[in-house]
Amino acid sequence: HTENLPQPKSYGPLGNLPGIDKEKPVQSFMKHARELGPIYQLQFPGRVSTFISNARFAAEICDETRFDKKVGPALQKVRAFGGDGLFTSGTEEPNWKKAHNILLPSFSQQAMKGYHEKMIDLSSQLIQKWARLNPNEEVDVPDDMTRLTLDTIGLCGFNYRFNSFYREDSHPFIEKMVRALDESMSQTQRLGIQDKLMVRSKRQFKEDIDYMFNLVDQLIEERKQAGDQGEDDLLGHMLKGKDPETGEALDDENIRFQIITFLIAGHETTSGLLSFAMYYLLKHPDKLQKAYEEVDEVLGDDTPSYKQVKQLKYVRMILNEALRLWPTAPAFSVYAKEDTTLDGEYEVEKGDTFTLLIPELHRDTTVWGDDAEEFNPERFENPASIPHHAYKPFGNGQRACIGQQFALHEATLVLGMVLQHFDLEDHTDYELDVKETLTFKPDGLTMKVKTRREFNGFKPQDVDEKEDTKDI
Ligand code: FDE
Repeated sequence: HTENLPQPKSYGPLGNLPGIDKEKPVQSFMKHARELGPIYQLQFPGRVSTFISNARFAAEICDETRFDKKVGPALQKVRAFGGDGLFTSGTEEPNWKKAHNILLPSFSQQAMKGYHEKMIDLSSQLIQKWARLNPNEEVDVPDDMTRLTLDTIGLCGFNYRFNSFYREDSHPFIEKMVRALDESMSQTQRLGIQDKLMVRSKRQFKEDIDYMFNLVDQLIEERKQAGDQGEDDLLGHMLKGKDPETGEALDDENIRFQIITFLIAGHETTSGLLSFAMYYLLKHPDKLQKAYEEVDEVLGDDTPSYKQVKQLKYVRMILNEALRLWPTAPAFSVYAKEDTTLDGEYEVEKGDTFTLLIPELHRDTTVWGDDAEEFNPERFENPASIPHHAYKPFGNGQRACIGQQFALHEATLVLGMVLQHFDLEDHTDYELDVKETLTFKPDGLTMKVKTRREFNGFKPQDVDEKEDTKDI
């Protein structure tokens, strides 16, 4: 029974809290998994968490007939600003299904063609910035990737330019969003009484949320005023769209929550992905060389077209492999809808909750082999060879990431353009240090870049394949 699961040494009323690194909780969970095995429990003040780390049990909890997404303690806190947006709502809440139905077409492969040029616009800003650096200047990789992915979701999402490449510091919205996310993570680690004493952080939390709501509400209002709800972006789709099941549209408050959700979900995850991919390329010159060869063959001197991005197969494999070793959204939770078992081995009661530690699942040697710790993009050569339920960087089933195609198209395009234009140098001999917020990123990763092909600037007319990409 799941009551008798392995558990590390615990400390009275604090339970296992003292054994968790506050700055790197998920990496602490990963460490415990290596000591305690594929299923174990942690005791926190007021709650228990059960962690799953192998493919056999992952397959069980990914069975949607028996398990459904749990909006756990951390996501509950994020609800203060994510509301009943897609990420933070329960599957049974009416707005989840409604928004899911309305938004699916906006994230389809077809829809990516509409975002492609906007993505090129912002990647060009990145390339331009790097091309103009002096030889001794270094690039702060996660920093510039976050600029890029934030600006991309802003422009494709609601035609707003954060213009992050034109600022020294991040946009005020980001500063506030990051602080609010940080506060909601900290709240889950404080004891009730501790938390009540944090008057100042609470006030700050409220101010930050008010700022976010104001900015987003204003955007919605302006779009309605302008009357051009036909704008081909997510906001346009949300204002126009009707749920085919109920015929209903989303209300303004829910649209606000969705926009905030896309900003949270869409920028740090994708920027972390790009940063880890660059980290691994810096450390694997042979894979880097192979990527250069593909990019030179597929892109040459062209501004990438939609079709060419699809042809960057090896670049895509690099991204898949980076997401295997460091899935930037590292965990998700489910609860049992009925009494059941885990593969007949553990009895599960209705309501029991499980958290899947994705990085550990992705290192399960029984499915990935003894070289599971190695960076080897060739694993993804044949997608059919990837075992079912052993690879979950985008979550599971109907609650999986709606932004998957968006994130992968964007990341492939950006990494492709970076490799097209630059030699990368690991000038500090960087040692991996994974920082945790809601997501993972390689902390303090810098590199130097040297131009290998002149950048000809952003020329939208280069993206001239609209006609023949129609029927892909
Ligand atoms: C979602 C998601 C997920 C699941 C979670 C849970 O279950 O809890 C995951 C794992 C993810 N996602 C991941 C990721 C990664 C990357 C790179 C990304 N992601 C990206 C992105 C972008 C965008 C825009 C997004 N993303 C979004 C999103 C959303 C909205 C969601 C929710 C869905 C539902 O319906 O639930 C997600 N995403 Fe992601």
